[in-house]
Amino acid sequence: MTKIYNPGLLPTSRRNVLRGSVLAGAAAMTGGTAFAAQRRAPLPKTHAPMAYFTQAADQQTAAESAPADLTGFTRVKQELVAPPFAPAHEQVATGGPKIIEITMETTEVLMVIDEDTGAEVWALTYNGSVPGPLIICHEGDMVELTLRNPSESQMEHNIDFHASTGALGGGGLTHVYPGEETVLRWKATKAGCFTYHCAPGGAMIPYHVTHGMNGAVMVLPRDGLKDAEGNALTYDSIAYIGEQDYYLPKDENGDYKTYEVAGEDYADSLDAMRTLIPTHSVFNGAVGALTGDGALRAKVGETVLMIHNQANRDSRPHLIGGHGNYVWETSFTTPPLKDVETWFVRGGTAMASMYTFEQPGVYAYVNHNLIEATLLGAAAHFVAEGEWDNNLMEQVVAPRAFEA
Ligand SMILES: [Cu+2]
Repeated sequence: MTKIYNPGLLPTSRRNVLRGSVLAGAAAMTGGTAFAAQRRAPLPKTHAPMAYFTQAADQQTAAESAPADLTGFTRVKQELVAPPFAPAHEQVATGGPKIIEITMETTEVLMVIDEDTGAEVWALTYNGSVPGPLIICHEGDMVELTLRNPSESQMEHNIDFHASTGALGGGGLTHVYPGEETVLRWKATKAGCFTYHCAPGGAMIPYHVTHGMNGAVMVLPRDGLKDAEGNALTYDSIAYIGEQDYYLPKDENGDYKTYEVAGEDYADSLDAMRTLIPTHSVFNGAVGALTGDGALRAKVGETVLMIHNQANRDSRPHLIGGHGNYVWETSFTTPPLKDVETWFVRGGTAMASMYTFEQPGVYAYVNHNLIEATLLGAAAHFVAEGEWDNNLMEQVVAPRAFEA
């Protein structure tokens, strides 16, 4: 069985990922849960699997409506990159509105999420990473996504963009079965950071989300970020952090169970999810993904925009030894909070905080439910280089014995 680590953390081979899926597919046909065999055939769009969840599929279809007015839009491609990195982008938009073309694949990969215990999960992903890639556009742009489900997949997938309007965030229009692709175009009408996630229907929604199938879109104001007084705020780099709660099934001995193929853990996972107590809450897919060799890097004087995504649960990030100089918990339309010690991530949200590093050293970026940070894995490190400023802090007396 091929096990992979999150791309962006360790080199991974696309071929290995696919081979893992192929082997898994073979295993499914010879035993275990043959998800592919049980999956029903694709249904007409008007009878999409989400129909019971909403009336969207029964309403007027796009084909019966006036075509979109694409006059004045320029087409550009955005090359998506693995977290914690951000795609190339402008902070202040130049030129007119864009149609931003992106491609994502719904890959199912066996991912080790804790090297110490060997805990693993058949992660359901966009482009093979947890979280899925960060997408960046400006308000007024359109995002045109080609969503591809590899034929090796076991399951159907789709995508709900919280940044979009209509059809369950696109979820009702993007159901793709293995071997299918679809193209969805939506207009970014709200500025802010927004989560996106898979939402196939019913209990499959939290199952896919808690198997890693979520990520973030940042919709910047066309004239960039501003403080409450309207002064421009710019950043030198982005740290894209996805917080992921996993609910891994255990056997009668308390050991994590293993599975041969994506989806085989479905029944066990429902039982584990029903406890509402995650076995892991990690940043970027795995325990320690953003510490050690994977630590985030900064320099004194550098301004970092930290984008935090949590598609399922509340969180409360805190930068130990630093602050959120500006924090946008909801949208970029609302002026940012200033000088915040700990900020709040509403479950089902992506949000942004901005900090300019003033001292060198290691900063822990944690979920300040410190039990989750230390026992469940919700911790990252920033390593800042630069010169220490004794005006800000100085160890006046090193620890020493004192006379009673
Ligand atoms: Cu999915």
